[in-house]
Amino acid sequence: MLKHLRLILTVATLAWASAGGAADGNVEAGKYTTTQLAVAGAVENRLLLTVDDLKALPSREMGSLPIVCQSGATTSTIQSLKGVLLRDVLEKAVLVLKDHNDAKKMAVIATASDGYKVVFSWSEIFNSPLAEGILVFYERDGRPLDEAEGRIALISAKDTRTGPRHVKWLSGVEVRKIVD
Ligand SMILES: Nc1nc2c(c(=O)[nH]1)N[C@H]1C(S)=C(S)[C@@H](COP(=O)(O)O)O[C@H]1N2
Ligand SMILES: [Mo]
Repeated sequence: MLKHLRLILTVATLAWASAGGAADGNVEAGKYTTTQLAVAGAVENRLLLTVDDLKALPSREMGSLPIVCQSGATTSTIQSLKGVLLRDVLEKAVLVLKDHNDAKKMAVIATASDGYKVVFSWSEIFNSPLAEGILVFYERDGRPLDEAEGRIALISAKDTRTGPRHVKWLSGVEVRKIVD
């Protein structure tokens, strides 16, 4: 009986692996697609926002933007973008700030469904020239984001190199006080 179970499990595992279930670097279309953005951590209101929810917030548009990798290579170019400022999303969630100086100790972690993560500081999002370029976006070149990065993504358009904080398949934003 146990032998049979083992055999069945082995066969099932092999079938799963050959069907592409294993992490073989082969990105199937739509595998990472995100349709909701979770806002959590040190916030008064946890949020789960759909594209329609994001569209209900004040929208921002941006023009042509080259995506430049950390290495310096330009990997692609975005013609136009539409979305909402990360600041406006966080203002809807309301950060938990108990002490006057808490804001300066906050980090905001943006996570994608493939495990990619980037970090922002409160100061960048709320008190710097970068702020106006930190966009949660849902439209590119006049269309909804496709499975290569959508349906929800994020970019920090005013970064020196725009690739690293171009978060495809954005799934979560977490606010965390990282120092006492
Ligand atoms: N979710 C997710 N986003 C990501 C990455 C990733 O691996 N996963 N790679 C980043 C890197 S290193 C770069 S250079 C840009 C490339 O963006 P592009 O494919 O639109 O040119 O995406 C960034 N965003
Ligand atoms: Mo990159």
